Amino acid sequence: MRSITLLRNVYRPLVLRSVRQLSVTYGNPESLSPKVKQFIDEKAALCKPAAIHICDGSDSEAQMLADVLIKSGTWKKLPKYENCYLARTDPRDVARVESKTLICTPEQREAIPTPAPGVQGTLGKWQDPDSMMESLNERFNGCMEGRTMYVMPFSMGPVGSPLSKIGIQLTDSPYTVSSMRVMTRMGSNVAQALGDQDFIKCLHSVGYPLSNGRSDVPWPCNPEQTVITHFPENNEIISFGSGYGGNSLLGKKCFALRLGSILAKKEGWLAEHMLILGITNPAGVKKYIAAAFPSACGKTNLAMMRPSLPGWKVECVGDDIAWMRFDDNGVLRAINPENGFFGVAPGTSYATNPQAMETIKKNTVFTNVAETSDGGVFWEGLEDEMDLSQVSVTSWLGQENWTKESGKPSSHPNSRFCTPSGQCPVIDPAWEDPAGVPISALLFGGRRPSTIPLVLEANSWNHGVYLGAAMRSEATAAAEHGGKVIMHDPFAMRPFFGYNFGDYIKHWLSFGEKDNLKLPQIFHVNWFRKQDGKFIWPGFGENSRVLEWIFDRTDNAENGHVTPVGILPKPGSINTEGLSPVDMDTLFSINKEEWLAECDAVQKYFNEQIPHDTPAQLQQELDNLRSKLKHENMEANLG
Ligand code: OXD
Ligand code: MN
Repeated sequence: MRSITLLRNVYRPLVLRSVRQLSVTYGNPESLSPKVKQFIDEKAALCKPAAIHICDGSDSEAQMLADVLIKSGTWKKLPKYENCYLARTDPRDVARVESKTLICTPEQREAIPTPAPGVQGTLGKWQDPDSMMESLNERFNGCMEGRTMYVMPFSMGPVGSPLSKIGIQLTDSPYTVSSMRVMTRMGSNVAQALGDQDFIKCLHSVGYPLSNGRSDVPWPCNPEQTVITHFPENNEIISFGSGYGGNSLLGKKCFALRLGSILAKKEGWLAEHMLILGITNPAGVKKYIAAAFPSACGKTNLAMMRPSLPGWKVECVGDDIAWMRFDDNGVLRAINPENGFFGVAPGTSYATNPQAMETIKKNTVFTNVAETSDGGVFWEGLEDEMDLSQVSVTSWLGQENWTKESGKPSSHPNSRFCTPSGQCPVIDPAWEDPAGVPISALLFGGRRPSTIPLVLEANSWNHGVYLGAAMRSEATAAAEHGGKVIMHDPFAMRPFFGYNFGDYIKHWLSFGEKDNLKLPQIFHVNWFRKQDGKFIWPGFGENSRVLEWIFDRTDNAENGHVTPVGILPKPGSINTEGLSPVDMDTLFSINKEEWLAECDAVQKYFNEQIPHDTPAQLQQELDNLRSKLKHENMEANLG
């Protein structure tokens, strides 16, 4: 609580104005609890907005905000679709900024592991709460001058579910309000459900005050001063300078993953960067799977997949985040804390994700995609599905008459659609079940052009935890670093850990030590193995063949055989009927030298990044793998 004390010290004289005295231009402050009002009072005194708007989440409010956003030039209506809009950001504000995302705890070790001497830590950034709060106070002082402060009560998870949690976000960005309305349950009913309980305090500003007659711009932001900070002690998130994505939709990565993972550790559950899907076999048996992949590895595509296998059905519970808790019967139950999809647009098409294409036809905000002259949108990946000879294209940077020949992409690689989950044609009937859905299998995966087979199953819970900790993937466009380097991204959580990764692994391992739990089986998949520069596996709907194998494994099918690297499908046990020829031998080949090199890379990573925090059981798994690879007869094992 000490940063709050500090805040009070800094601006005590200003706390004289209360929410009732400030100009509340929309909504009823009396509908808010004293704790919420106090939060608004304190932050309004610091940020000095011209007005306060208490969001109710109604349709008329959404329309009012759309009018504001169109008037300010932030949004443009897209007449080709129903209630859809296009936003273009400042080109300096296009992705999450990991380098400026900080966890502020009294002890550094709580937040991040201490790397080996001379090594740059990559498992999060820490700053001490007092100095951070001081520099935030400087940034936030008067930062909302001339603007409206919006107050958003929001619930992560269905309102009233025992697995859900509530936050209050204050922001000066109407774009953020409109997006949060899609991505979370937001409005008066949440304030009502909150009552007088505590909540996660979220403060956000684009950092562009309209003081001294400064005029507004379509995408206000402040890239030089951007910081995204988390204060777990206070249950507080404070973000400054960016209006885009996870930097400003504070319910998503900041709350549901970073603070969420801390709460999960304290309360004995899991907050993970995982999609959740329901899969039904031709006999009508349904199971649920949760899967972790790094950003932009096709999570949304998998979550809504149209299976190529006849008679199989996939339904979507969520595409990005899972909150999971073992119930009284020892069954792992998951909810999707979100209410919308914030999906990467490029690469999304009828060929890759027909369900997403259907979802985004109405009530959707597109950001940083290209616009067509008939009032629609375009991005890389739609070339075969749109006739561009009839329309002209304006790129995300506003370049008119854009063509591919310009050599520049029409859309930013991290351009997004923000669309309500409930509109998805294959949304799972239980997606809002307050009890959550029962999870039978957990998947880890990444983009691995070599070494890693299409699918393998962990030998045990601890081996599964090792597979998560050892995850690596080619870098993506969702964050600021680009290029095709293979990066370590343990549990697909590297940018999202709220606390020390070593402690996080221990938390995962702890479930294996309890004997009353029905632990889900753990798998690793890789859709991206290449030969001669080409993907071997067709992916997308054909991934249902892999899901079928996994489904059967969870029914104890005899379709696997034990190898040094895990349980692989017995030859012929992946259904290839109707599939164009695929080199299954190469897809599943295990090369001893490559795997030993993989062990070296993982060992180096543990030694460098978590030299003091590697749990013994994790090291044991790596040692076991290495010795099996060295001593066992690989040929016999792979037989
Ligand atoms: C996301 C991400 O936006 O992971 O989901 O970056
Ligand atoms: Mn994500």
